[in-house]
Amino acid sequence: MRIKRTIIVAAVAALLCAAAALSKDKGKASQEKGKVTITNNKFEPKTITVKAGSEVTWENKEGSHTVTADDGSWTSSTLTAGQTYSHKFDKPGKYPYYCTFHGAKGGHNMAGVVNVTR
Ligand SMILES: [Cu+2]
Repeated sequence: MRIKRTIIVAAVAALLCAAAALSKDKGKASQEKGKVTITNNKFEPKTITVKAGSEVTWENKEGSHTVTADDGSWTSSTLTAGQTYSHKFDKPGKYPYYCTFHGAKGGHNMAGVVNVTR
């Protein structure tokens, strides 16, 4: 009886793993996660390309910075070392952004672009 139960538990666990792997692959096809690192005083990579529906996360390694859209439609608060900010991009397009402390609209100094494709 105990052995039978162990086999059932193992079988269920294997099924769950398979289901998780399948759904993971499915998610990959339609969206992805983008990652940008913030240092003094730049965004790396400066231009990141992701598919529509993807979330981009900025991770601040040092200093105080913001991630602010040129058109003002989204912005982080001031990020200190170790903090992150995420924004989801639903529509294809080019989304320029900058740091309000060290950059300016139009790609000046500390600035970057999120390129969202279909
Ligand atoms: Cu900055």
